[in-house]
Amino acid sequence: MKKKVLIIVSIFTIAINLPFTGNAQNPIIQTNYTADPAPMVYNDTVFLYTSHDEDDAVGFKMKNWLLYTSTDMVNWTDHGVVASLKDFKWVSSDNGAWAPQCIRRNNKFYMYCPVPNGLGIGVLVSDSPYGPFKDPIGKPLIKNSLDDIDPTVFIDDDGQAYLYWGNPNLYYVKLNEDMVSYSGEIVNVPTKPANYQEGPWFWKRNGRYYLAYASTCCPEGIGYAMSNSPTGPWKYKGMIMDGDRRSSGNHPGIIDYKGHSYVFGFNYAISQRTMSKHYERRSICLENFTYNADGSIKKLPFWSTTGVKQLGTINPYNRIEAETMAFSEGLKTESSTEWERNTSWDQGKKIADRFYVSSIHNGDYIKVQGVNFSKGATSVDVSVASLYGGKIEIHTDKINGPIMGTVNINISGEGDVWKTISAPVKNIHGVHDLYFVFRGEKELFYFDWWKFQ
Ligand code: FUB
Repeated sequence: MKKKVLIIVSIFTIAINLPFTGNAQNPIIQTNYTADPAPMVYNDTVFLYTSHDEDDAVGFKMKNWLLYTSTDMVNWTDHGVVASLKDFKWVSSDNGAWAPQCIRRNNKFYMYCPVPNGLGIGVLVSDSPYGPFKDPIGKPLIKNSLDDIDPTVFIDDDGQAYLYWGNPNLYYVKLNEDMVSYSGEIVNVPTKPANYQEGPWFWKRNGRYYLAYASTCCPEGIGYAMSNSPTGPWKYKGMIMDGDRRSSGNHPGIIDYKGHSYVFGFNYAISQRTMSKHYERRSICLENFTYNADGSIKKLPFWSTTGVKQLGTINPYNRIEAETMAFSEGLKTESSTEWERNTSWDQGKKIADRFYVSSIHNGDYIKVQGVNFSKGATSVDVSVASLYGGKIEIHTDKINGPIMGTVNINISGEGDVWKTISAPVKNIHGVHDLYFVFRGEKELFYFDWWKFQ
């Protein structure tokens, strides 16, 4: 009997000491079609730069690059368009914003952006990972061949930077310290690793160099090779993930973050839900992976629907941007500038640039995972700009779970007057998933942020 009590006490102790371990859902971004993930860790935050398939894309229709951030790998904050083809004066086309990668050096952020069909690989620079990014050289950094796509950039411990790229050939060049020029010849890697197709991703771990890549089209899986040197020779080590008929393409982005290893890629799961035809409307997915003792990588199954475990929780007593979400349905995001609006003909001074959730209709929802009500709750504030008005039901733990509170937005407007509306909520404690479920007719309102008291 004594033993039984001890076991129960131990299980309870383990349970209260365990970090919150809810799983997210793949694909990780739902408000846009996204592909070609390029994650970068900076200031304890994951910055995920992506390419962007337009909502009406049939083939590749890609005008700009997007940015998402996360500190828990499950809730991602949408920052919208971070750069676009318009940032390059030498690009006249409005299609071709293919797979980018961003890296930090000397407190500047360098984003390498390929434009296909022989236009080349450009570079943009910013003082901030959020942009604005500018083209410092006014011409392509790389203009070598029709293969000039999919750049991956890496800075070695000795300060030498390398740019690899290419489909179907694999090239590299040594970048100068300014990161916007290079020295020496462009090298066409004589022996490509087996199954190399495109989308290389270059990193180093424990003194070993790695190159992951989209392998043998199509469907593309993710293969990888290792080397003792940043310039090869590269030895094929196997597949991180086999190709699968559910996704014709793939494209790796790999990081270590808070003690875990992550591989990003993409599938077509969101577009396939509603469309039987194949269109280039892709969605980024994320998995954990692990290394063996010899540095090789344990193979993964195809992208799961559950994704990765959450690292940490969300603090609901902070202002949380509405565009921070673990999952959503039916929603978009957009930005606008808010003006003082002195009279109907004088907009007055600029108050703020806002980025918010839009296209909100009856039944759409935002899921925020792992919200820690350590101090309980009495009320919620939401910042909204009304269109036809409606309400926000806040459900806990399931989309049809208990309603913690309802915010009524009983005003109609033109979506340009922002108001903070408060509503009482049931007091809950502990870690919960929140579902902000929208109710009403037509397009309801814009939603900027929320905060609990
Ligand atoms: O997104 C356009 C192209 O599709 C990329 O450059 C390739 O890697 C493939 O993902």
